[in-house]
Amino acid sequence: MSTRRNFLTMPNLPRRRFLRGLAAGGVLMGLSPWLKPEWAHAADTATGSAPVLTGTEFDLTIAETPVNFTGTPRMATTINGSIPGPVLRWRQGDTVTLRVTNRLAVDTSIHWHGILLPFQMDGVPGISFPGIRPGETFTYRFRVVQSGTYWYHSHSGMQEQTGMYGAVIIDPPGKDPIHADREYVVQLSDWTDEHPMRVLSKLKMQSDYYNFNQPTTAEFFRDVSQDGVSAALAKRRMWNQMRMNPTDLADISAYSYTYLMNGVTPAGNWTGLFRPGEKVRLRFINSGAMTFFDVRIPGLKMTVVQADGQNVDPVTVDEIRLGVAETYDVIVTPKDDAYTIFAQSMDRTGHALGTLAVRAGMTAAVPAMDKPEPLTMGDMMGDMGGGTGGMDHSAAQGRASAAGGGTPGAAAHGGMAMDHSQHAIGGGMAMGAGTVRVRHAKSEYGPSVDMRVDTPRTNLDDPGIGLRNNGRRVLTYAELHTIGGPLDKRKAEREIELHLTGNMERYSWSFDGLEFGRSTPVHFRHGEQLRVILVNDTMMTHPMHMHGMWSELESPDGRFQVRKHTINVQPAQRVSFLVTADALGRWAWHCHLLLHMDAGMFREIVVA
Ligand SMILES: [Cu+2]
Repeated sequence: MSTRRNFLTMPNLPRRRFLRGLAAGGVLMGLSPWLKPEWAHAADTATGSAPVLTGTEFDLTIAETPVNFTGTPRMATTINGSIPGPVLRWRQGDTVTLRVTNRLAVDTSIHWHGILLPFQMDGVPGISFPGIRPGETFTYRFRVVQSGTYWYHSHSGMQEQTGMYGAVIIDPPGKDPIHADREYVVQLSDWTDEHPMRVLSKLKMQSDYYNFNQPTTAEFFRDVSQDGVSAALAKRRMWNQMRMNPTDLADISAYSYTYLMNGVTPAGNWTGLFRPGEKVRLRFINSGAMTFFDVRIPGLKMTVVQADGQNVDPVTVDEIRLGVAETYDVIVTPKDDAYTIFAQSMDRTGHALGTLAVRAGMTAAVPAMDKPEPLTMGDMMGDMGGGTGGMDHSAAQGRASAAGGGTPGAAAHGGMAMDHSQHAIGGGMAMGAGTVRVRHAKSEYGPSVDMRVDTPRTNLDDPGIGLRNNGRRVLTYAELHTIGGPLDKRKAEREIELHLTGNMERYSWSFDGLEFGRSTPVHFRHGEQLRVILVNDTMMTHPMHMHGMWSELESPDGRFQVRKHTINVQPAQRVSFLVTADALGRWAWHCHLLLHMDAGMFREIVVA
């Protein structure tokens, strides 16, 4: 597939090192003071147990402090000297004041992710406010109108990637309807010793730089034995013609990343204690810059009770995929002495892990990582007549267009069923029963777009690549129902359709083929009820985050499903959600993969 890979000299790093990290985590130990480099005289960064700050007044200081996750000392961007930053515990109804002081040499900012507030408090430089200059203190003040598990992070440069994130827990007024005997924040993230800008420039030069899951000759011969020579050749030719790579599951892998749980490497083994029989609430937060985590606790069922801070009808599962920026609260009832919390990266190159145990120092068996699963034609083409899952490699002819490549029809050898009505759409939406046709904006026909999907799939019951048919009960969006239904019972007055687009060769990302710098703001009329339709014309899953307002996801037949701040849109998928445009001002709307946002998948919304 990607022949460019062969021209590179593969760095020969000891794999165990980058998979496990240092046991000591972020603490620089054993260095005599005079052996420490100049920058390391500052206090070391604390990891593993972020301090919990409560009340209504908070002082947060942003600074560079030293860490060592891999054996190589590095500087991190921290909040009050810890990774993650302090857990901020608020109460719904309170007005909170947060004084954020910048001790960096560059501008900084804090964005309160998923929190409804006046736009001037939202913390996005260039949109909400100018940013916080070096030496300056910015005071955020707003009334807390919601409850649940959220998080906060820098919206400046690459600071989020270098450690600047923390959890927000908001207690409801009165008694929390979710009962638990104890609770832990489990904040997942990805750390790289490389400078994030260097990572980005490598991806610009070669978008699969960190992808070591390339299809092998052995896989080709396996295809031959399963499907015959001509089909195997056709499959390979098809991917080549589309200039795509079926293993493009993550832009950055464990080759560069060390995955952290509460700021602790796998070797450091973050541990949460319990007494057998207790109900333990785990507040999972994906604060990774670029990593989707698939989380499970072998031996324990997880009952999902909250998604993105909003209570949902409980659903009991074995495994949850957390898109970047999503949060899920689960209840577990551990009985044995120890359990592993296992969070493997979607591309299966590494994992974060920790332990639930009755005593500190215990461990439980760590499962083997799953094999990476290649993307299917369904992931590329969308709806292929089969309805769900896109596991069908056939029937692709004429149903997707790949700019610059031939039609993928060489692989077609199966049914072309166009008419399937299991996802009949009602309610006057611009969709007939059966296949959803899309309209590509004119701006999608340009060098910023290397792929367009004509018949996206709309089903929400697909757990996504790597989680299909793995024998475990995996949560899907189809199972999430926010308690109490939608906030606004009105029907949508207007529809806005935007496509998630990209060009992998250039590592550019955009809405409708327009990177942020070439785009103009999207206008919402104040008070209107909107239907937003996103169609993913790329081969990657994008966790889409609209600031300031809720995104109320709809089922394929247009019924309210779940209220979220971040919605994963899978490859070749079409999702729709309702937005009540009740928040005046200027808001950011972007993919939460940090480098996708930086490379252009970002729009401004103006509510006026
Ligand atoms: Cu993205």
